[in-house]
Amino acid sequence: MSTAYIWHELFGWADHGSGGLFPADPAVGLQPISHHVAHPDTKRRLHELVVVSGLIDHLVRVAPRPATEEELLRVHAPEHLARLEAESALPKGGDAGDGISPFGKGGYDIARLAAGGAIALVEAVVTGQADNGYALVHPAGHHAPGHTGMGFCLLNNVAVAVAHARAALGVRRVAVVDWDVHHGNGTQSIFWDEPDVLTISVHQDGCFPPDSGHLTERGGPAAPGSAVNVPLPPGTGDFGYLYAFEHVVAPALRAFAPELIVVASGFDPNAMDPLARMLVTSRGFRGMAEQVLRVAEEVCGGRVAVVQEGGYSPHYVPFCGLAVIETLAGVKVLDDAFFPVVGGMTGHETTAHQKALVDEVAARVLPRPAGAV
Ligand code: 3YP
Ligand code: ZN
Repeated sequence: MSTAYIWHELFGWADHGSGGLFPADPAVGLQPISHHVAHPDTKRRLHELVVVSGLIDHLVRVAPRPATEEELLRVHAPEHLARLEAESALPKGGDAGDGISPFGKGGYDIARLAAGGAIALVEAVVTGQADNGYALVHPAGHHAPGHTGMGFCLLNNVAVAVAHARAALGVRRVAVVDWDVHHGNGTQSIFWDEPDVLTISVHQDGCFPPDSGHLTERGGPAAPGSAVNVPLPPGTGDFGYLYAFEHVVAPALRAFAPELIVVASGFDPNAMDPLARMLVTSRGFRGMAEQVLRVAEEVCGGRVAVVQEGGYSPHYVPFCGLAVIETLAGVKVLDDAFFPVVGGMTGHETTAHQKALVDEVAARVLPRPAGAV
């Protein structure tokens, strides 16, 4: 049993400008602040907890390398890459594409290292250098479709890694499980018409992007059923998420039987996140990771590559991440010091409206049992 782990100090140097959520603009009342909501310190703090807790001693450190242009072109348009490269050379950097996702000078190099980190992880897992692994990369990627960046994402790290597995590592069928609280719209759009890539996104209904991630979005004409969306109501906590994984995610993975599972791992469903209103604790993230690992053992020899997406509580993300990485490595090194407080916030049972949504998705998505009417 071995678990690969990727982090690079350069990820912690990503600069999202002086705005908080949107770029500072006094004319509309947006004040500058020292930490943008996506400031990479949150992820650096997770890395430092991995080290200080001793979990690092149970992991195999794998170095990231920048994704090459050829690797990025498998999913991204040349015009998008050219624009990022040009803006990245400017003294004050540029924007990923939607005007609310600034990056500093050299930001394209950091984004290419993040995409290459996802590639390096998938390579380690597919070649058997590790059984599974975690790429703690920054910036995130899942909102970026082929032609632009958006929602703090420049390059779609997960999509680049999936395309690499398929084009260079002899893997055909890949499933992506996205538990970031926002819809994985970019990944879904890149593989929209690709029957050999299943994208599953579990997210807070209507959180971001607007009007995206509806349960009726099921894949393109050449790949019906290759997209699955579980838009959960606000307030869904550990038990609602685990119910969704048990009744939709795990059975959909079993039915698809991929050769590799890639997890788009945002920690923004956490109970202390400023950008969403879910109530997931480290216990919920641990349970989701356990369920994905269990299915992976059944269908693809345990091959799971977990790639970091969002997560904005500098306080709580480290404990959520530690729980997931502990689960991958099959060890327990430290209790969640916040659990005495957040454990009470998550609720104690799944509510009827949470179950109803999951049950509706399950009824649409899963193959009917033989003999059912
Ligand atoms: C991007 C702009 C407003 C919400 C924000 C979401 C970023 C994220 O964590 N995506 O997964
Ligand atoms: Zn997110």
